Amino acid sequence: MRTLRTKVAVVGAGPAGLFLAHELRAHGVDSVIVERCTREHVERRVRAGLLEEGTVRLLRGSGLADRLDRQCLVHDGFQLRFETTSQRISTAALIGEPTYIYGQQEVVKDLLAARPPGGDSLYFGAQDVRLAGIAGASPSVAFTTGGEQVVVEADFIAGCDGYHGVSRASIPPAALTFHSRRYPFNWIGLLVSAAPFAPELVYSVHPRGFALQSMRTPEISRLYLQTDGRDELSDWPESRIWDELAQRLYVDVSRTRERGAILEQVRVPLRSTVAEPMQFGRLFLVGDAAHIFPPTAAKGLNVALEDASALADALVTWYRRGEDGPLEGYSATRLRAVWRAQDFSAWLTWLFHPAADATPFDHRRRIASLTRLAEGGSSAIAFADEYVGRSRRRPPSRPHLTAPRIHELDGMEG
Ligand code: RFL
Ligand code: PHB
Repeated sequence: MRTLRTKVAVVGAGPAGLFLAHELRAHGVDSVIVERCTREHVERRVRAGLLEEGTVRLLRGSGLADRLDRQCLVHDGFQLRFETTSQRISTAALIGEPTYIYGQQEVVKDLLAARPPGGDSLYFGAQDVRLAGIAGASPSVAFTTGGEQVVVEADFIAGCDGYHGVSRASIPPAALTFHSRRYPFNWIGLLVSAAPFAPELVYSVHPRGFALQSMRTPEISRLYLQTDGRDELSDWPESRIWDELAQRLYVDVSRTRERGAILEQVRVPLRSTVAEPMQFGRLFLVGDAAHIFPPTAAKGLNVALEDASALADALVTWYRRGEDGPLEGYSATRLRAVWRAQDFSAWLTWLFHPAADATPFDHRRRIASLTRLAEGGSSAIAFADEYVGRSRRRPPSRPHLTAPRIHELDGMEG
């Protein structure tokens, strides 16, 4: 058995874990990352594609955006299709902020490339990962690698191991409220080696269901299709997928279909989850380990990197100045942003996805909401603020909202 000693043990080398370790290292705080999968798997996992301005600023501020700035696609807006019309919503015109298209696996590659070579501070392929002592002052992470048992003793553990990881599961159930909402739809996601048929994202709300055209590069399209929550991938042969995409996106997709090989096909269940609080003793939950967003509003990666940045700041403050206020406040601060993004993601998910039992009334109401967005004005500005994530970057404008209490107001009136 080998025992290592570090300040922060990071479980998971997804974007949240890698970014947290990067930020800590930049401030002289050492960490050890323990990752279940291989490096090849982590670098190839295709997931998010849309980055918010705040995320790009975080990456730039940490010297991680050289390739991003050269290769990303900057989108001033997107197309919103419904009732056979296509309306352009320009977030740049509405609030002066674009969005950025750059694959999550590229962010991960950039984070890995920025790590100093050598050392034993990142373990891929770790098996049987277990957390211990999280309620006390000496937590540890144990795992096996190459047949050898390794124990990482640390001051703190950052649980960055995604929805299925061990970190959240290590918290005693009585100390955690786990909110979970499953939506009655799935997405099928396709990665296709063909140029996107439109230069910007196309969100299409069709009576047959929602569809989205996104992309990763000018040569690689990313297409999504709403399916019934009970459907499996086997219910969707390729010809059915393309026929539906053509109808729902109101485009002739035959060129994309003929030219593009499908590089990957996934089924994505739509759900919202939040673990409250996001910390227990010396364990802090970060990113998907603490919360899952339905992918509709593209919030997961953006909020995950914000969590990591906030936890890094709090830990650095603890090590530099011995102040534990920011660490103690981590969960409360992050949950404000998390619930804000959950609210928007859930609202957009219901707006964009007709349910199987939708009535003509539901349909007409949906069209009225979409029309309100397309018309611009204050609804569109508020929408853009949430879509590009600017609303989460503003400090709470009314911290006094919790006080005075209602009974005090009653007293004042009497
Ligand atoms: P990850 O990426 O899941 O990384 C967790 C890491 O932990 C490892 N792990 C373990 N390691 C050690 N021990 C264990 N027991 C472990 N169990 C797991 C895993 O192997 C993995 O390496 O979580 P992280 O870092 O919090 O990052 C979150 C993002 O991956 C996620 O929120 C986004 O992909 C969500 N998302 C999107 N987010 C956006 O901001 N913009 C988008 O455009 C966007 N599009 C999407 C998305 C997610 C999607 N799917 C597939 C759910 C589109 C889709 C289709
Ligand atoms: C994606 O490209 O994966 C993507 C883009 C925008 C969304 C959701 C997913 O709203």
